[in-house]
Amino acid sequence: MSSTPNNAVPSVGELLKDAPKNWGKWGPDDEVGSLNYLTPDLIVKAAGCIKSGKVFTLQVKMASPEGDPVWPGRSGAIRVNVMDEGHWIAGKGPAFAGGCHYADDYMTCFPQGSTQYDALGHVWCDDQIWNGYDAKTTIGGLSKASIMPIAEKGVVGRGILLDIARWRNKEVLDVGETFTHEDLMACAMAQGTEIQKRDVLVVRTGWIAKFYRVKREEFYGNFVEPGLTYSPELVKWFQDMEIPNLVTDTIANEVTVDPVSGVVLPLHNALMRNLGVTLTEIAWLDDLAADCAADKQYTFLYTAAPLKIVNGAGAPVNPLVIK
Ligand code: UVW
Repeated sequence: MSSTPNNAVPSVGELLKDAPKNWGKWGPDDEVGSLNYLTPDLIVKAAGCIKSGKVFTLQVKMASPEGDPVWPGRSGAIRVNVMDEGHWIAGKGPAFAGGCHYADDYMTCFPQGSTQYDALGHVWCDDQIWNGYDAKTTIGGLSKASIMPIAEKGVVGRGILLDIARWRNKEVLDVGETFTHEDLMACAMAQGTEIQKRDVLVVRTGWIAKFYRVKREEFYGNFVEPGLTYSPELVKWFQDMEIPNLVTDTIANEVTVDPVSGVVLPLHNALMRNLGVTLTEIAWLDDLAADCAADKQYTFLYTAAPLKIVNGAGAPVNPLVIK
């Protein structure tokens, strides 16, 4: 992936000049966008997807000694012990009345360097973020459309796994391999299910599992992730289907470079900035996918609450799926 501007490539604003927007749909002060579709009646209905009580956690390991999968330029979390039994062995631990000892950690991280929700104001073009807020509201921290309103609201709805890798008979999709909304529908049908309006789409490519299997040079060399690819029809489909949340096991939820226009990450603007679709990235989907393949139940209750990071552009999360 190149970060050098290429004059033959249109700006993302030009590419999306006629693309639909949901700005104003939930009022001038909205900061959670399409999560507004997840209404209480829909949540009650989604709870009906719970059949066996099986629970799956979708966060990847964080601060793992083998490294964490992150967008190039970010680094994985670093956790260090600041208090452990060694302190008492060295005679340096505090002497609490009653003799209690304890362990404590300190961690530095990119909040978007693990399984994470993007704030709606995370990505923009043409000086405006979600809902038309001025891009200057991002300076020094997001004062509009940060991760906070999403964290405070929480995400609960009917989730549907779309196992594109299994559907294409692959362990993992290829570098830069694309799929469309029509593929999502065909995959759902092959699984014996159907995408419903307002479903949380949980899309598996096998990509994050590859991070733990191959050498870093192979994973990051020629870094073009597989994923959904931009088309006006796809954007219209997301809008018509009122999709609240797109969850994937890739780092950026879409093919890194649009193979047609050459634009980097156009869906971040077309879906998140323009429609208010929340993006959840770096999800661990292999255990859930194996279970869905075994019991053929691909729909479930999906729940998630990113951390409440004040003015944050995104936040780590450990989504829970209950079948
Ligand atoms: C970028 O910010 C480039 O990606 P992400 O949305 O994956 O955090």
